[in-house]
Amino acid sequence: MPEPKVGIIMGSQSDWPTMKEAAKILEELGVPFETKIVSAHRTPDRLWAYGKSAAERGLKAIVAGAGGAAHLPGMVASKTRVPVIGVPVQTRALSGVDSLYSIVQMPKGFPVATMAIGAAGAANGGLMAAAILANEDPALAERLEAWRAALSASIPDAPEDIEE
Ligand code: RP5
Repeated sequence: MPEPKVGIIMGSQSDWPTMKEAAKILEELGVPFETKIVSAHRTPDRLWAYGKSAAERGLKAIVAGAGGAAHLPGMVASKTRVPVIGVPVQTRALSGVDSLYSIVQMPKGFPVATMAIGAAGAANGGLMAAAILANEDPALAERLEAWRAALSASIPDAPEDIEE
């Protein structure tokens, strides 16, 4: 197994259906990744250790998803220089606006690249991580270009009536 280049982390098992979208993209693009549950509130020591070791373990990007009081992406960003991509997970109570606000408004000095709320944000998180790696990996850059071209080619020119 190749060493993981991207870490996909999430605050809870309940975030996995969302964060799986990031994993699917990285699988499609042939980017080695790892997945872990790392909760800012429930497993703070695990969070600390993960952030502290991320760079030396060779991670080039971290996609971090959490919902509600979503402190995971920001706390990991405070502990590592590895780029952190934040995914606000949709919540029942506040539809994920709580997660978005918890992730996006970082203080100067410790950025988190914040994606959209929910599954699209997680998929884009995977794509963003791949784009970061592609800067130094021409073969991956080619696969990413092909992926984007295939998506563009799949969009029809005009709408049609579809039976509901
Ligand atoms: C956050 O609380 C997690 O990221 C999750 O989105 C949310 C709810 O967690 P569970 O109660 O479902 O474990 O920390």
